Amino acid sequence: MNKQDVVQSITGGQFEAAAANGTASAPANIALCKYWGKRNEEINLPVTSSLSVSLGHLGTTTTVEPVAGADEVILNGLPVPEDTTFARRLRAYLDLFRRDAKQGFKVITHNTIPTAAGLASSASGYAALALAMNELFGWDLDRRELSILARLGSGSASRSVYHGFVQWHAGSQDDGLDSFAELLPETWPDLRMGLVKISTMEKTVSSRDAMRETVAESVLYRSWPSQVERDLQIIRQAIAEQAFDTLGRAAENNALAMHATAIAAWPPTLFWWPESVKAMQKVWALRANGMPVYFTMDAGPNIKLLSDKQNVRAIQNEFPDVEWVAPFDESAR
Ligand code: 2P0
Repeated sequence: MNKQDVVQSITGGQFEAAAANGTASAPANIALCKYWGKRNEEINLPVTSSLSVSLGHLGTTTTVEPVAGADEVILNGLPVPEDTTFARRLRAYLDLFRRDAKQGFKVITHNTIPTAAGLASSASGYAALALAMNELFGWDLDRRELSILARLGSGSASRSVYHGFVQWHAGSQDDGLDSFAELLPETWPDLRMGLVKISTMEKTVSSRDAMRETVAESVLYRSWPSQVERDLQIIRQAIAEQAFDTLGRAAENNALAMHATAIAAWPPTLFWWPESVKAMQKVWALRANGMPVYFTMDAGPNIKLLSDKQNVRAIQNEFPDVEWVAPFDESAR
């Protein structure tokens, strides 16, 4: 099954606009148990399930409208040149939704993730676009189907169609129709995530390439599925019991294990910068002094702190430039 077949089976090939345009927003998300490795690269099917928390008001808002001729992409108010990776990848995704070859789209997209936070925006970007397409074409799809459409753009986008704790089920079918994200019922109002900016430069190795090399070349990857199975269980239980230390420990360990698999691949990928290691050491020093703070890290040098509301002020003394996010603060949406 290819992407086109998946889109056909979900939308029935209904590509007649039902409105002048479609607009939607989606939050960014940070995985507490990471998605790392695909079993199918064409339709972004993961080897394991994963679990994330959405970043509330930080994300993407996108408007899509049909135009005659070439696609136009406006990102944060500026036209995106056609020959960029960003535009090429977006065009390939838009190809899945054209009535015919002459059908183009104007995509106007705004990231509310501050560029300074150094967060990837493909998760919220493809989720917002899938949701906007649903509005444009009047499909009236449910979140499960929208999660699958978002997944075709970027795996982690499958989790960005919800606010809150979200589990992306790996599924086992070849067509991936059982590989979608689901919202967990729990909330955690006092949970805080601190975005520690190390670098906002575009990364030299994409997570897509690093994942592929890790699956193919890293001996440590063999233990990854069992690590995830264990961590998912621990994290689910910690969320249910609001057990902060258990959650933090499992999330930090899961992130470090993911990075270990990439380091053990050939060619190796080390996403860390010296400043990333310094930030990790600061977290460990704070913990040694009794402060409950943990970190997680994705396919880049930036660090995300996990903390409880009551400790934010004390942690801020060590990390003055952190941007704090309250994932369950309804007023921030
Ligand atoms: C995650 N990452 O769970 C993991 C942790 C990076 C490290 O999902 O190839 O941009 O588009 O499916 O979704 C980043 O991978 O990769 C990612 P594709 P994606 O958040």
